[in-house]
Order: sequence, then C-alpha cells, then structure tokens
Amino acid sequence: MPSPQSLPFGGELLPTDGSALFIPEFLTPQDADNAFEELLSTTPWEQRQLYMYGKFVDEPRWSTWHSDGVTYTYSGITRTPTPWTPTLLGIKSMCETQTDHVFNAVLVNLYRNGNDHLSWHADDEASNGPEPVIASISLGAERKFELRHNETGEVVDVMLSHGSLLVMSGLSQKCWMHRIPKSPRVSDPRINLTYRYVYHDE
Ligand SMILES: O=C(O)CCC(=O)C(=O)O
Ligand SMILES: [Mn+2]
Repeated sequence: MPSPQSLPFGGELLPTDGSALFIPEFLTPQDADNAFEELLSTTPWEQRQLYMYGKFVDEPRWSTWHSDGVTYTYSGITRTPTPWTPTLLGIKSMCETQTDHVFNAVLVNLYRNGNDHLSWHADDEASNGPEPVIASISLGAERKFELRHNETGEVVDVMLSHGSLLVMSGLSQKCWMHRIPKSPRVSDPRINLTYRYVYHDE
C-alpha cells in the first residue's frame, strides 16, 4: 500500500473494506478558482450548533445544505435545503459523469482557517443508504484528510488539494471513519462540497 504522499497523481487510498478514490486536478485550476471565489462570497453560510455533553456548541465550520427538497439529519441537526446554484449544479453534473451515480444533495462546508475542523465520523445515516457514494470536492487551502479503520485502527491520509475530487464508496462508511483535523498553521479558507444521494426519511 503506497503512502498517500506517493500518490500525487491520485489513486485508491484504502487497502481494504471500501473505496476512497482520490483524483487531483479534477477541476481545471481556472474552474476551481472561479468556483472558490463565487462560493466564498455568495453562499448564505450558516453557523450551526450541536448539542454535546448537555450544552449547545458552535460547529467549528460554516455550512449550507442544498438539495432537491430532501432534508438531512445528523448529530441532532436537521438541515433544510437552500436552493441550488448554477455552479453547484455544474460541478454536480461533472461528479455524476465521473462516478456514474446520481446525486440529489450537497453539503457545503467552509473551514475558515486551520482551527476549523471536522471530527471523526462516518456518513452512515440510514438516509444515505447502505453503501453510499459520496463525491467530495475541495477548493481553496489544502487540508489533511484522514481515514481510520474501525477495527484495525489503521490510518491513511491525503492532502486534499484545490480542485480535487475524493469519491468514497462501498464499505467505506461502514468500516472506516474520516475527519479533517485541525491544522493550526493554515490561515486560509477551504470550501468542501460533498455530493450525496439522500433518501427521504418519511
Ligand atoms: O471537508 C471534507 O473534506 C470532509 C467533509 C465531510 O466528511 C462531511 O461533510 O461529511
Ligand atoms: Mn463525512
């Protein structure tokens, strides 16, 4: 198994139990720059709160949820949809062609700087289906992404670069957790788009 640093041209990150396929430069640098600038300045960012250990705390990032009408519930929060934009739909269509899957929602995350982060979790809510395909686009500052196997504890990591695509599929949500750790030296913002297919929970 090569270390992620030896995969500058992309490839499969997981040695077993699912897939996490990394495709750097999925978007051209120009398209990635344009999408980043537009999303940063026009997205109606929401600062959500999580209920943890008996109190409400701010999520350490900003986000929005865009979908064909489906809501999304995770960590006790229900996200109601914000309308799609041409840019989000254009990138969705590119992800659909690449993965041969249809997506009906995207969670857009803004990590304002290296203090913003996302803790260990799996996107394993029932509404995602049993083996979800998740297409994850990175824009802006490069951040480390880690995956940890639930049983062996093995960790693999990759630097998610501007314009890259990471496709998680198969058993990756059942057998692995993933996170964006804090990176105190990073001062610039990063935007992440995770395209999903979400089933109505009613
Ligand atoms: O920011 C990322 O690259 C990961 C986002 C993620 O895992 C999520 O939104 O569930
Ligand atoms: Mn996730």
